[in-house]
Amino acid sequence: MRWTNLPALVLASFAALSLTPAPAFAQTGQVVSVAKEDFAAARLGRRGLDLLMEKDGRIFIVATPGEMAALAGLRVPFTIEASRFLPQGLQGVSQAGGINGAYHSTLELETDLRALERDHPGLASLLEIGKTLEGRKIYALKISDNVAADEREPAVFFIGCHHAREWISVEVPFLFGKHLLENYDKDQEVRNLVDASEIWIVPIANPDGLEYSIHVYRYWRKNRRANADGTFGVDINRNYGYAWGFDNIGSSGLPGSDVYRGTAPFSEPETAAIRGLFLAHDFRAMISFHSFAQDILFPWGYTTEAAPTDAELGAVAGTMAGLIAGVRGTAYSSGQASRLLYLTNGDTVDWTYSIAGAPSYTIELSPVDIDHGGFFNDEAAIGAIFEENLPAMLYLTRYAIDNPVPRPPRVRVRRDGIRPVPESRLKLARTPVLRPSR
Ligand code: 0X9
Ligand code: CA
Ligand code: ZN
Repeated sequence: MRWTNLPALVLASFAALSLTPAPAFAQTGQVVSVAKEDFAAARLGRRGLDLLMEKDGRIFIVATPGEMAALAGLRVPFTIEASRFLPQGLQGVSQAGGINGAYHSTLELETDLRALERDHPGLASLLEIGKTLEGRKIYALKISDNVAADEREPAVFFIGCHHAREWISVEVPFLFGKHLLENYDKDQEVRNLVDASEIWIVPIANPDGLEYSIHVYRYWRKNRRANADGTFGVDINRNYGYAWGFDNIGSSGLPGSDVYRGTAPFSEPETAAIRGLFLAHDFRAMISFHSFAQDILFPWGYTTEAAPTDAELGAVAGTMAGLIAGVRGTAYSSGQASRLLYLTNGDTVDWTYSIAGAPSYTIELSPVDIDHGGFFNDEAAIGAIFEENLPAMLYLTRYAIDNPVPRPPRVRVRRDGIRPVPESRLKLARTPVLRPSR
């Protein structure tokens, strides 16, 4: 397939500098900023906008022409930030690896995962855990000794690319799997970890979205669900079943919103696939990779109330931040997601924490802000970002092996081997379903 005309298409979607409405199919936007006071005064937090970050007293948003018109209608002054944001989108990605440079497309990842499985029989096994709306496979790489057997060992979970445009979040979990497999024979601690646990890696949770971000619109965030109102996409990091739809700040009920939660918990094939995998194993820790901000975030996201094991979550996050800083000094902040960043409901880590009681983290990878590239990491930085995160990932795996978590009440196993989520856990919950902490 040839995509020679696509860079121009991507440029065109970035360059919507006029306020002419985008074609209905496109739903493309660009970065604008609003003063923090104006944002608060107009109560913009409830509008399901695609918030990027806060810096120097301004809130940065990817806004569609329709959203810009709405801002104008509300008399909220905004600045189009395209001038400083545009060049970075296309910088640092070679044409050598195709339009996405050294980053993985879904097909490129499939090829590389298959190669890992082929080169490391007995240690690596590639499983299809689900299929997307456009028919792509969602893959999980299982790494363990006697990988073909279910040895009921403590399991650890690393996942990337819930959000299509966050390309670096594919590479870090993928490179972690590659590192474990390639160092099993050489590195005693790697061998110990792999022998004592099952490490599950899903580098691309959202393949349909990723392909759309590569080939059509670089800022695409959601999956590619065709919504009833003609818009596209559900934010799969708002579609999980714990405190789903808790309020309209942490997610949106409007299908066109970039934080649209979908029609029901686990309505999307991507979240349903992850749910199936997660419920079938004894997960004791997990990291969901995103970008950007250099943050290590832990539950709860849906409320600013502290989680039952808040002290442990914070201590482990602090240790991970220290390990990351130890590599070459890069500073990651750590804290409760709702406090350090913003409220979300239906996100991955609130759900995994509610089910397994396991330390669950969202890591927002480098860079720290959009002035350092935002979603558009230079491909030359992939290796360094992985290396910085590696000690934290090894540490969390060791931690999971050494620290059993309080188990929620056992749920009957269906014949397909997947434990259903008890109905009670799918309801909005103000109180955690966990047993008291250790
Ligand atoms: O909004 C999200 O889903 C995550 N940030 S991102 O910029 N990658 O989209 C953050 C999820 C963490 N949870 C909370 N902040 N509550
Ligand atoms: Ca094993
Ligand atoms: Zn994200």
